[in-house]
Amino acid sequence: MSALLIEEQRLDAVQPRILAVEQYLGALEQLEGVTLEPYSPVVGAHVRGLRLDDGTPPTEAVRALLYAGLLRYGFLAFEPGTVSAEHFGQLAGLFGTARLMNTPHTPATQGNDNKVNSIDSKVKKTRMNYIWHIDQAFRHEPPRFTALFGQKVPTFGGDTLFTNATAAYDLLDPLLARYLETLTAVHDVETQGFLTLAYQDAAELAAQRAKNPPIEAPLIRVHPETGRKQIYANELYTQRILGLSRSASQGLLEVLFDLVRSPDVQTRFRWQQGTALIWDNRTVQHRGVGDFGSGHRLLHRAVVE
Ligand SMILES: O=C(O)CCC(=O)C(=O)O
Ligand SMILES: [Fe+2]
Repeated sequence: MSALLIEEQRLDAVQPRILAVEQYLGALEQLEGVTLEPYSPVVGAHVRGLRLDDGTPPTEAVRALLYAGLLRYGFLAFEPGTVSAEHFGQLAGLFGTARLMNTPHTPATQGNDNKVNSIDSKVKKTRMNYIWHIDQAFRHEPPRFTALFGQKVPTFGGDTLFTNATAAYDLLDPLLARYLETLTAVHDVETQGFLTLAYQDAAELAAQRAKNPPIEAPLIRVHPETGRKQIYANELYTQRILGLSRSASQGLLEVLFDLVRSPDVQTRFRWQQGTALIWDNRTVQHRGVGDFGSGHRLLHRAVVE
């Protein structure tokens, strides 16, 4: 046998890992006319049959199904027309305390108890949302969930991408994972100039910087509710790995970003007008896609602490 032939038993060992997708893909679940159905193999689920357009809250059993589904799937997508713009803040409130999280480019929206802001392509000139991130990962405890509502959607483009950082961890070689688990990373809101771009007023910029000093967090983090390990590094806010040379830190971060960006663990969410979405900000990373030219894209947004 030629030395270049690989015995069948070694085929697995000499190639990059693939995901045991069955671990992620749940079965269809139904309760009181509400259905959860997987959106893609490793991230997301559709919610069908829930009506939250007249202000009537779901039963506690349905709320519990949605909460468990959100932790399991990483995001829930609500069919167009089932959640109204007016009751969007209420949807966020089913999962915790909804809170306004705005910048001068993403101002508060009227209504919804002042807990909702807008991401409007006619107003927002910054493009930080097109870089993979965890919302506010420069804080020790970032928001648990973020919710969006599609108010105006361009004909083409403007999707939101989601990746499952738990699945990305599962793609790591186990020996490398053990080493990474010993490391700590620094996260800084200014890694890619987020505040500098968002705040034109010098005093406000200085105040924001003072309020958000760099923090340290384990490079591999355990999800506080599911107990599952995940890669905890994102391109927008993770600055460096402590105790390594600059090149080693950058090189290792690039290995992790590459896994997080891998098509094997991500999906594209295509907006329709009137769709609502909520994601577990501790499990998934997300980014928008700026491929809609002069099209108008207007999303409403609420974060949940
Ligand atoms: O523009 C998008 O699709 C993503 C927006 C975003 O990053 C956010 O709402 O936190
Ligand atoms: Fe975001």
